Amino acid sequence: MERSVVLVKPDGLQRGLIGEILHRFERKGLKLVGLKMVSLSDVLLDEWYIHHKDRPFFPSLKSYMQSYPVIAMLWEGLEATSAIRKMIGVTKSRDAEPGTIRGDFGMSQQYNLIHASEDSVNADKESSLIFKNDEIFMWDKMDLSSIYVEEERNR
Ligand code: 3AN
Repeated sequence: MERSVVLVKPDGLQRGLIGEILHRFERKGLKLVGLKMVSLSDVLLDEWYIHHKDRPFFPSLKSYMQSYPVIAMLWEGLEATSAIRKMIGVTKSRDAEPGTIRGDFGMSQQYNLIHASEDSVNADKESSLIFKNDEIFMWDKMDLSSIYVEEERNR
């Protein structure tokens, strides 16, 4: 199974969308293994968005991400990173497909409500930047046998 980090960004917090977003991933069949509210530091954001550090919107992106706390979630599932990326929709919310989180609730490119890890390598990096080991929980999700066939469950 794979893990993916999701952040409900400051605009998602302000707009009261934490429950809606969490509910979507729960209903999908993903397993929540970490959850916390956190204020993102300068050092963390420089590392998190290192691929954007030379882009003109970087200072504005950082101040937006620090304007209010974020809700960090760690979700587990088979091919979880790609499944979650599909559920959030494309970066520019007004172009995002209806049915996706950005497509259903957003209009902006920057204020796009949610972050999700791009792939499993990125997810491992992001997970270690946000969660301490004792903030990640291994628990038995009793309905996994209804969500996956046995062969999928063991991957
Ligand atoms: P995504 O979050 O869809 O993976 P990235 O990684 O390209 O998108 O961008 C990270 C964040 O930077 C976005 N979620 C958005 O808030 C912001 N962003 C991306 N592109 C722009 C842009 N052209 N102008 C302003 N903000 C942007």
